[in-house]
Amino acid sequence: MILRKDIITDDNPVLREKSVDVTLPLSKEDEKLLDDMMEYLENSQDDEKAKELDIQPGVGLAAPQLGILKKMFVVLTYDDDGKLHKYALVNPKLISNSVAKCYLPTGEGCLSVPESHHGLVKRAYKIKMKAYDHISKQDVTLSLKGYVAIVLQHEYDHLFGKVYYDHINKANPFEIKEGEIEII
Ligand code: UDB
Ligand code: ZN
Repeated sequence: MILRKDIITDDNPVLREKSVDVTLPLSKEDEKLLDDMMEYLENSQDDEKAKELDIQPGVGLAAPQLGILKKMFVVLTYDDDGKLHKYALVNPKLISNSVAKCYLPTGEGCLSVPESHHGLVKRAYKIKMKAYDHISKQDVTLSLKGYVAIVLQHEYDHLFGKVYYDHINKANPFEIKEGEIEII
């Protein structure tokens, strides 16, 4: 089981490193890691377990957040239509980005960032991502928009050592440009 103490924070330079491709088919260890990562998200979204484990409700977790520099992340969230988005992605590649940008009006947080950093994180409103998915056990091409697309871009960034506040405009953290879409 993954615990809160297993998640590294942004004072650890490993969080800033680039992850490497994972060999497919997955090894038993890599399969277990993905299963454990998904279990962490499931526990975090279960009120009782989250309380016991003293963890926040997480929607995504990337392997480098555990100090493991492999291109893998898990996502567990719902879209506006109530559809479940449950993915355990390996070697993801962002293949397209809309020109349209979006942002969460409250900004973003991160399981690896204990202090809050105010400001808007502008991301592509729509994305296409290719990966191997350990949930459906096949190669997938995901076409996503809005909140779910934000979560995938946040996790994808971790594979390249990037964190959400790298995207905040330090001179004008809450500036909104024409056409940028507010999510929820
Ligand atoms: C999160 N959770 O998991 F709208 F039920 C954040 C944390 C940092 C606050 C735990 C989150 O946004 N939960 C949430 C939001 C809802 C409804 C709900 C639960 N992440 C993932 C992370 O740090 N991955 O590396 C941060 C998100 C900010 C924007 C996308 C990911
Ligand atoms: Zn994060």
